[in-house]
Formats: sequence, structure tokens, C-alpha cells
Amino acid sequence: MSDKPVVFSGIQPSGTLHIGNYYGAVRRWAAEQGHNFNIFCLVDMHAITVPQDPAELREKTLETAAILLAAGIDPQRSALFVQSDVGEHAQLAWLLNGIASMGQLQRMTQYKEKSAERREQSTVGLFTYPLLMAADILLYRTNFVPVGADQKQHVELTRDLAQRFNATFGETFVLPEPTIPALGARIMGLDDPTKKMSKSGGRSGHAVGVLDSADAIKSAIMSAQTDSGSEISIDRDRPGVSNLLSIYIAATGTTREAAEQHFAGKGYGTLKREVVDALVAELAPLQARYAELRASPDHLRALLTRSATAIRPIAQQTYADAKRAMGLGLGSPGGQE
Ligand code: ATP
Ligand code: LTN
Repeated sequence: MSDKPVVFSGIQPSGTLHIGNYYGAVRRWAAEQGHNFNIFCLVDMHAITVPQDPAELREKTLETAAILLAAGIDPQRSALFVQSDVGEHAQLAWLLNGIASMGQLQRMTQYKEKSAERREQSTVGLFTYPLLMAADILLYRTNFVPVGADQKQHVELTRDLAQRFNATFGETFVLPEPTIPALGARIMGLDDPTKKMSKSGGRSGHAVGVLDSADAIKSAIMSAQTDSGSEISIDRDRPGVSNLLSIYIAATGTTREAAEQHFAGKGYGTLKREVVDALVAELAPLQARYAELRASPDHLRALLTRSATAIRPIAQQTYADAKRAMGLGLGSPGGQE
């Protein structure tokens, strides 16, 4: 392994990527590849914590891989692989089950939100989800985890677990840090700007997908909820307009001050039209590259398999270290351990 900092992040191959995923995570993964040892993971085992259709999940796994490549993930500089292809993720997650407390997991906001819908019917996997995520991160001795704001709590839990493990069983894991973007860390739903934009949002008019046509983008943005009043600025009390303006800033790369000045005295209709134009300009080239990549599924499969094979030895080594530290298995011949 090189001595560059290790960056690891994951994305669920369920549903189609939306602009929240793109601005909160994926765009940064692509932009920062040059400086680090990068590992990006399609976390299909996380996806099955809510019901999935098997054929669709497999299809979405290839689709998500193609979107990440189209967004600029460069297989020469970054590993891109499918979580379930590296068995050590599930194995290490189980060891972490032995050190995490119920209370720690019960405090996770994502669990509270997602389990509220299905209550007793929600899966056990939804509860232990953060342990699989911690395993993903710790296996590769990760330094930095670029994620949207919603995942910060999970990365902090990972850090706490690593610390507890090291203190109890000896130095084994590297402590990771979350990196959250200054802009686009939390894009909100267009139909309800008090809730984060989500793949599982389901409803039409909730999200803009990165593969959406210009017409679909237009219809989602033009019908986005706004607020009373007419001023266009980022303001906690006016979440609808703030969200549209944040999307505009993320898509055009302008500053908040410049954007607020640009829209001074203009109406919500102008803001919406300019958001549509900015998104279409950003997403059209990505969509063209996606179409080319998606046309060669065998090529995508080969690339994902090659990456998994290349990085698996790192995961195997860390897992072996953790297992030995906890006293599992028979140890080495001669009985020293
Ligand atoms: P779901 O809502 O179905 O759980 P998701 O949309 O949160 O899915 P993930 O695959 O879990 O998608 O997340 C991939 C990355 O996108 C993570 O780093 C996450 O923090 C980021 N992300 C997700 N939603 C947003 C959002 N609305 N704004 C900014 N970043 C986001
Ligand atoms: N839980 C994350 C996806 C994820 C992840 C990871 C992100 C799974 N494993 C490891 C960073 C590092 C989410 O976005 N919902």
C-alpha cells in the first residue's frame, strides 16, 4: 500500500443517484483522487437492510458503477468494487457486534428515522447497519471518509468503536475522520425541504436524479416547494428557497455572496429557471459518458472484479489482525498467540 492518505467511501446501489449524492459525495470523490489512495465501494450489503428485488439490485449495482465512472472516478487512480465481493466486510462487522453497545446504536439518527416507518417490521440489519459501515472503513486503515452531513454520526461511531477496540485488544485500527463538504452537504427534498433528498424518497417531484432528462429536471425544479416572501437568500426560516439557492451554488461553483447578489430583485421563477439550466449543463456530459459505459456491462463487471481482487489483501490482513487480537481461532503453530 502506498503512504498516501487512504480515502474510503461507499454508496448504496439502490435507486438512482440524485444530486444530493452527487454534490454531497461523488463529485468530491472524483475531484480529490489525485492526492490520495482512494477506495470507493458499492455497498450492496447495506442496500439489503430494506427490501430489494434481486434482479433490480444487480442491475442498479452496474448502473451505479457506470455513474461513478461517468462522474470521473478513474479506475487507474481509484479502486471501485462491490462490497459483497470481499467477504471480510461481513466478517469484521460481526466482530464489531461484540464490542458495540445497544445504546450506541439506538442513538443513531438514521436508524431512528428509517425504522420509524416499518417499526417492528424493520430489519435487524437496519439496526446494525453502522457496524457494517464501520467494518468497511476500518478494513482499509482509512484516514478520511468523504460523506454528506447525514453520515457524520456513523463515521464518529466508527472512530469510537476503533478507539474502544484498540484500548481493549491493542493497537489494531486506524481512527478515521469524516470530511463533509462546505457546500452541498445536505441537499433537501424538493417536495419537502425539511427532509433530506433521499434515494428512497420514492415520490415524483422529490429528487433530481443524475440520469434525469432535461424535461424531468425542469418539471421537478419548477414544481419545487418555495416559501412565502420574495427575497432570494440562504435563510434558515425559508428552507425551500435556501435549498434551490444551495443547488444553484453547488452546480455553478459560485459563492453564496455572488449568488445572492445575482438574484437580488429577481423572482423565484428566475431562480428556478437558472437552477434548471445549471443542472442540465452539469449533468448532460455525465449522461453521455454514462450511456457509453453502460453499453458494455462485461467491461464494467471485469473492472469491478479486478478492483476487488486488488484490494482484498488489505482487508484480509486487517481482519486477521483483529481476529488474532480478540483471541479468535487457534493462533499460529507453536501456540504463542
Ligand atoms: P437512502 O436515502 O436510500 O438511504 P441515500 O440517498 O442517503 O440513500 P446513500 O447511498 O446512502 O444514499 O449515500 C451516498 C452518499 O451520498 C453519502 O455520502 C451520503 O452522505 C450522501 N448523501 C445522501 N443524501 C444526501 C443529500 N440529500 N445531500 C447531500 N449528501 C447526501
Ligand atoms: N451508510 C452510507 C453508505 C456507506 C458508507 C460506507 C459511506 C456504507 N459504507 C463507508 C462511507 C464509508 C450512506 O450513505 N448511507
